[in-house]
Amino acid sequence: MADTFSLQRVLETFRSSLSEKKEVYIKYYIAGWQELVAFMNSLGNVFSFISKDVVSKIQILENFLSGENGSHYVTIQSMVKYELENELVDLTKRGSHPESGCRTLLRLHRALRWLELFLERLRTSTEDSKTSVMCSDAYNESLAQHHPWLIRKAVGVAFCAIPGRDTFFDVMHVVALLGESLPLIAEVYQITEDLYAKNNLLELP
Ligand code: 1PZ
Repeated sequence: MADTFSLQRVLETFRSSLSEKKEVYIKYYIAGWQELVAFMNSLGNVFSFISKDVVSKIQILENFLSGENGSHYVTIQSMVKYELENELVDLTKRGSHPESGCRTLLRLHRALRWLELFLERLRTSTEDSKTSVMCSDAYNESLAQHHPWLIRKAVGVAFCAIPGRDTFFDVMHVVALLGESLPLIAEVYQITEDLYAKNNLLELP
């Protein structure tokens, strides 16, 4: 389990996703997600319905990136501009563009907030803190608000299967790194959040 995941690698990929102009490269953003999927898979089958969803969203974005309009999908900024200017986004209800890059990335973006909140709890936790509680507190504060009842229930079941705090630290083995990766993940999150807010995209169906 230990060698399938490294927080260091997640950190490096998200770091590579930030350009000098503080734009976010989609290629590295999804590479960061791929690392997280590998980690989730190593935790067991209970999480496979979650990782399958992430994998399918990564795939949608990869297809845009390698498709004929790929040059517009280099950064999140260029994707938003391109899809909005060409009316490729369903803005209020699902219609002819149910799988736009914008709405797909928004799902991962919201999940990144969960990760940020969870890692922050893990970092400041004490020996008797429960990871399942940290997970669900972080979830209720972020993603849960966007999920229907059935998904929230399934997620609740998955949280019960989450390994304990020691395992997390063994697997990530880098308590110190947590302090370093958090601001970085938070920065990528905030840049995306501001961009989506500015363009009124935070509630895409
Ligand atoms: C380490 C343990 C992992 C805990 C994961 C906590 C987050 C729970 C997320 C539950 C997702 C449930 C399955 C899919 C739901 C989809 O309906 C939604 C909306 O997509 P749409 O239907 O609109 O296309 N998908 C999401 O919200 C994306 C969820 C991604 C979750 C990523 C978790 C990150 C794990 C990192 C591991 C350290």
